[in-house]
Amino acid sequence: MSGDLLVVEKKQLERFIQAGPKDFTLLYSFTRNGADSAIFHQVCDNNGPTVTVIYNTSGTVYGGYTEISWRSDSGTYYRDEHAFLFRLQQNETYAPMKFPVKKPDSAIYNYNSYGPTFGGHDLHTFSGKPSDQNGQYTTNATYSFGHSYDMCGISTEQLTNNVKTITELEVYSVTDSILVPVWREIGDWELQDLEELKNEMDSWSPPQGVGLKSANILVLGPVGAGKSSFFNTIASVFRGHVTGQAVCGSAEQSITSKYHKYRVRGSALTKPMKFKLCDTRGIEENQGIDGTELNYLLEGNVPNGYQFNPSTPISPEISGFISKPTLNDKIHCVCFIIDGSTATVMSEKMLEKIKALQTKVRQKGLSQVVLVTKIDKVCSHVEEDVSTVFQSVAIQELVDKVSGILGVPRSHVLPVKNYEKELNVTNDVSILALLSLRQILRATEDFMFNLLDVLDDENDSLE
Ligand SMILES: Nc1nc2c(ncn2[C@@H]2O[C@H](COP(=O)(O)OP(=O)(O)OP(=O)(O)O)[C@@H](O)[C@H]2O)c(=O)[nH]1
Ligand SMILES: [Mg+2]
Repeated sequence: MSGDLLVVEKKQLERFIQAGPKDFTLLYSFTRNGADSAIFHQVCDNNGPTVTVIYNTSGTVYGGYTEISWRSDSGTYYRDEHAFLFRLQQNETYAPMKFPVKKPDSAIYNYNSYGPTFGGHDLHTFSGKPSDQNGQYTTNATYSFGHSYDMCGISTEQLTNNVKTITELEVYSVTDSILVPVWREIGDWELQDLEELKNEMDSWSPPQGVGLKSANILVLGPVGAGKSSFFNTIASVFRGHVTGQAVCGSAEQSITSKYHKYRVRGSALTKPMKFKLCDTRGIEENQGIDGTELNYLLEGNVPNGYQFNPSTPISPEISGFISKPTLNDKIHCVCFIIDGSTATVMSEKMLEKIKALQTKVRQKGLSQVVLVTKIDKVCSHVEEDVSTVFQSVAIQELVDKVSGILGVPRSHVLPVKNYEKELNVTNDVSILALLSLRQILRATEDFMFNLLDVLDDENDSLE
């Protein structure tokens, strides 16, 4: 997926804005919402300060910041003394530069059929509906750089390579990054003992009498949400250093191509814990796991190591199909993984797909939890210090939104920061990961206690 501001770029914009820590919430994106000025206005109007970021096909990233809301006017200039244009990358090389406003009275221009427009018009990003050819958008942008903004000697050619074809345009709302008193009580973070949490997970086992050796937790979610990284994060906590056992990365299509039921252990010599994290291929709008395939996964028909094949859906004909699965083969809890930095702009198609899968999970009586990853990209404070997660207003709002969108109680929406850039494990990231794992195992137990009830009822009726 193209786009997505890097953490380092957000930090740079924060420095350009010069008004303390900021959070960037994605409001609109060409690739997720569609390239259409009407949609832009629908989701971005009256949202206060925003930053618009353009990614062109020559690897240059640039855009503009304004404190003034976008509106569906019929052509009005607005004053903004703090507006500026900027460049973050030039030909795929990090090259940050700020271009301050020099005529604040014409800092932005609001017009109902235009996309974000800065100055008169230094940067008119698009109008109407730019055409999309395989993820490349031909915009009808116009540039008159230098009219209302001081370009500091940088020419249009130098800023944009004179390229008007772009792979992404994003609009983020910019808010103060605020910490408040703890909104989710998990006990005093400082007193959370990592070793104690590790021991708790290590000694966890399915309830006695249910007849299970270990729990199968299915990990489901869109491409690139951080499913494999979550397994790596949990494995890293127990191994004591950051591991890359599951292959991770970013691509248009899922990096994970095989169904892998991962066991977690401290080292090759220690016994695995009594749960498996079952990693899957990412959900895509038009392919990937659908209701029928999910049914086979939940029922335990799919063998470990199965190679997902988008053109041949799972069926009883696949090699190794387990036709008579036991309770030990079945899934006992489903963990949806959602990218927190894009959760609020998920496309309707993707949302529909996830909701259909959730319905299937509910029909089976299985517990479900939602992990919201990449919280370091959502809150500036959390990026610096993960232990502030339950004091962050941005994360609290994100949890509320995801709970509303997916119809899952807030207690089952768990923010997570995966190990991704780190070389060594840190207490805070590990504690947060294990707090989530604890909730997942508790949800797994809920399902198992229901099973126990059924078994006890059967025994009672035999007596
Ligand atoms: N900043 C940040 N990046 C993350 C986090 N979790 C995962 N990533 C990055 O997101 C990208 C995708 O992660 P994966 O774990 O491969 O995602 P996946 O859901 O397994 O994706 P597919 O297998 O392709 O469906 C990788 O580059 C990770 O490093 C996180 O919490 N924070
Ligand atoms: Mg993966």
